Amino acid sequence: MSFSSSSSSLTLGLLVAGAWLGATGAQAHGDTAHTGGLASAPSAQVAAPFDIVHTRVRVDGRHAVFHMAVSGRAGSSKPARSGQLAGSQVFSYVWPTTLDPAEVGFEPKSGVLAFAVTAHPDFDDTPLFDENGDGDPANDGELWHSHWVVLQPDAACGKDMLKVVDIPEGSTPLLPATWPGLPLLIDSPGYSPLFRGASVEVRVPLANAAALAQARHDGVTAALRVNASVHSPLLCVVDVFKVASGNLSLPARVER
Ligand SMILES: [Ca+2]
Ligand SMILES: [Ca+2]
Repeated sequence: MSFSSSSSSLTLGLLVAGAWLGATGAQAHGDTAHTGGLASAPSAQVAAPFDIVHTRVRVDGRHAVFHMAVSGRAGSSKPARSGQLAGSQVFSYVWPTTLDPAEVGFEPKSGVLAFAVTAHPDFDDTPLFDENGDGDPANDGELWHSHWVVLQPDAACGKDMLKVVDIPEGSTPLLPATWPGLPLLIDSPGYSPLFRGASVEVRVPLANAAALAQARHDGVTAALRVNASVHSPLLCVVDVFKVASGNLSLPARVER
């Protein structure tokens, strides 16, 4: 299968009306643990658990550390359970990057590679993990968990909106070993998101941490929705709560 989009062609500024700060290295919320990265002004227009004030990605040895802080309590808001997969909601903390999706096992140049922490009470997409420890690996979606996803714009999701890239029936793209079996470019690698007050952080092993060190990133909080008829596009971004940069320009350097 072939893909044509690239991260450099992202023109998704219409997604949000947010304050464009463009500043890196600034301090927005007075926490010395939140140095560097991308600072964003708090906004009364955004629900506090998704009101990004600081986004940072750093390389620590063989690991990437994805960090985000919000003006409220991170992780305290989840979608209401709808009782069915079709049309159900996903809430997310997302770090779009300039990394090639091939770095984590997807097809090269298949879209924008993003790390994401999500919760969605109506389905489980971590078949290898039992996050709630009840012996059933298929009932954990409401607990926050991590993904790699490949994103592309799709007008079917709304003007200038993104989707998780679908896998057309019959095609066999390269996929990570922990791909959960959904017809999407999504990985469920099982790395635990750690919530501490206003922040969420995930430590992620990377075979090629050197590539990450050259990358840039952004921070996004958003709701996604499963297609009402469970057809492609299967998983659209439908409501962007906030973009750290204000314009999804992925301006922040990964730190070492
Ligand atoms: Ca599970
Ligand atoms: Ca379980």
